[in-house]
Amino acid sequence: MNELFKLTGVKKTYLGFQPSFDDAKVVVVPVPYDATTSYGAGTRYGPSAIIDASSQLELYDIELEKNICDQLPIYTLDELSINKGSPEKTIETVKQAVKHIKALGKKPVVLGGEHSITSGAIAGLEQKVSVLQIDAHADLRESYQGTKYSHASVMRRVRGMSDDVVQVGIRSMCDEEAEFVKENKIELFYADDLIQNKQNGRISQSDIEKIVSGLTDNVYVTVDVDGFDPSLVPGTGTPEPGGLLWHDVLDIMKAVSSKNVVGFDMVEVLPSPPFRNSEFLAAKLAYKMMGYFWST
Ligand SMILES: [Mn+2]
Repeated sequence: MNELFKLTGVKKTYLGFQPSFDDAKVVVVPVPYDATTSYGAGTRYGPSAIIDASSQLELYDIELEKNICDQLPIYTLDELSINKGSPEKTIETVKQAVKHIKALGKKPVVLGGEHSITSGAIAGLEQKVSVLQIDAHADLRESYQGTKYSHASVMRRVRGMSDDVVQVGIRSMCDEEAEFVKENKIELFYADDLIQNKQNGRISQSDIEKIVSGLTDNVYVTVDVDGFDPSLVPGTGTPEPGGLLWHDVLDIMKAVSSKNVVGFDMVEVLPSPPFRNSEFLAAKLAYKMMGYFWST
């Protein structure tokens, strides 16, 4: 598999070990890219930090009562070699990687890097999917700072490929986006509303059902870690107060596991040493999502 792509040669493996590629059910694709980042830069180091953190995870999941990786061997590709100057090329590289992984019957898990890579991953699936987005930002600008391929435009690009996009945790947008949301009757769950409707400290069952009912059978999930409250994930490019908590997102992912999830990404981790909570949360969430979606 590695020989198919232009890779940086940076070798790190999820959980700290590598099964044979043939046995793998999940393929992790690290994309060290942050060319259009507008505020805090450094998410290019995100994939490497998440993978480092994953080596500290327990393989056993208390909730699922098993070693997720026993049923679900996870192969980690070397970091993709991407061109910092060209968002289009990067997105195309991600598309090709996802396309090959899917053609081999394996599940792609893309680690960013900035959010713009999501449109490449979805294009690489080459099938109609609905998309669940966890994010503080709507990312619905037509273009931003001169490019249509900015992280701030990614969900506008995704909407060009998918008719069913459900955006969850949103608490920041510009007037152009607000107008677009109104005009197009966008399915959008504001963080404020989800938090107000909580019951016994958890997202209400009715909100969870509404989120899931907006999705079709085949689902792709994109997790921008800034969807979480910055008290949990301070290490991200554009931290927004008033976000989702750990169990909020787990409850949503558990509910979405009733669908056929074809792949997911985890983006916008910005390592901020000496703290490691952001990348550790991302590593653990990715592992739990694999368990919910693909283990039996
Ligand atoms: Mn965001």
